[in-house]
Amino acid sequence: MRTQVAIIGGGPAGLLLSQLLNLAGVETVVIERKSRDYVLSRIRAGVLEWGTVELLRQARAGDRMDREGILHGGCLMSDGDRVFRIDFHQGAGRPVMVYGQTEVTRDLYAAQDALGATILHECEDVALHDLDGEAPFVTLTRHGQPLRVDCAYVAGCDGFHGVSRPAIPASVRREFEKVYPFGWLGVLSATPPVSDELIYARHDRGFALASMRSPVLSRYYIQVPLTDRVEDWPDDRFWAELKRRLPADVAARLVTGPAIEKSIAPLRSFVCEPMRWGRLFLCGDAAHIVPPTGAKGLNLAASDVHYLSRALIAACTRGDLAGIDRYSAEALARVWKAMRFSWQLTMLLHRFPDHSPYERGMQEAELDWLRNSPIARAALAENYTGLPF
Ligand code: RFL
Ligand code: PHB
Repeated sequence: MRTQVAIIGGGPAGLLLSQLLNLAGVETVVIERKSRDYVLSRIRAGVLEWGTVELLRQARAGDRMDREGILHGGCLMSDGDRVFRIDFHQGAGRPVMVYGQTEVTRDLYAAQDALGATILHECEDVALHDLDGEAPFVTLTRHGQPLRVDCAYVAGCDGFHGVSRPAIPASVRREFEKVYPFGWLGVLSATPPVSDELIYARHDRGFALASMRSPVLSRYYIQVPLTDRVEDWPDDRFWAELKRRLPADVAARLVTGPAIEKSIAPLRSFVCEPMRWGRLFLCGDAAHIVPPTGAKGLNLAASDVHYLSRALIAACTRGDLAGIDRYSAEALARVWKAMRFSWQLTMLLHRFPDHSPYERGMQEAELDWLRNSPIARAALAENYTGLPF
């Protein structure tokens, strides 16, 4: 099989890249390890920056998002019972869109199907070859049969545990990592959200977040120790702990119900440099991981796709290589700024087991500054709604 761009990974990054390339007349083959149903069963991000919203529209995958997504002009922050609001319009002149990653992925599959795109699911033993030469290729096994895909470029969109990043030689690769000493326990429930806007809650017992997917579907998170297992958290215990961490008046109106999904994700910050080696380009979680506190993971995947799609379209249709030479530096400049924001918000809002009263004092001072300073709130709004691509 031959194509122009082989895309490893059919998550949001791989599908969006494939869609934008196909619309510009560039041929792709998406190579995904799991089944379509499996990919669509993942419950992950919920907040889209405005740049991501516009990119999905540009990819002709934004119609349902525009109908069903919920525009949010602000979010709430609490510290115990003290609550204040970050106004996104006032601070940054734009809102965010609450629309789940699962739905984004579903819409991208539908858009790819409409274009007749090639997406190979259930691919095993995926391996990348001759990435530093003129004629790279990908080998894999599918339904017991070996397959070879020859291409001009390879896009590594295969997430943190994929095969693309390790294909960059260790002598070239630099990795930067911070692992946080806790995880987030997330629950999806068929209950009305407790608040019209997301609530980011700092509390002495640990962080909590009240989010949503629709007027009848809520998503809640609480900070838990890394040693905890999902089985340690039956629904009753989860709801009781969430209520303790939210402001009392909010907790009093929280509607609880059975968890439809419950999972624990560890928190980490990770960056790999460079994001390009030869004819391989890393994109999304394959190159970087942020803690979910700033809601940046999916949005960073989208901004990488923006830069990479432009670069590959110029290379494949006009022979213009300037964009692919610029890609790594251009994407990383934005990645590090989103890293910084996600780290800052994580440090501000969580209970760290090794924090002394001094560090708790620093958190309280920063929250008090945010509460009282329109400039501080505007800076948060600018980052939360997304720095320009
Ligand atoms: P994905 O979504 O991980 O997709 C990668 C795809 O590659 C496939 N794959 C392979 N395919 C072929 N060969 C191989 N060897 C392969 N290895 C892997 C995988 O099956 C998968 O389909 O990466 P992508 O596309 O870069 O998208 C990034 C986002 O998914 C990610 O940044 C966010 O979901 C991060 N994230 C969250 N972000 C938020 O903004 N808010 C959240 O609440 C939030 N929750 C989460 C998250 C990530 C999680 N992970 C990765 C464990 C919760 C979880 C549990
Ligand atoms: C979510 O709804 O899953 C969500 C929202 C905001 C975050 C993280 C996760 O910061």
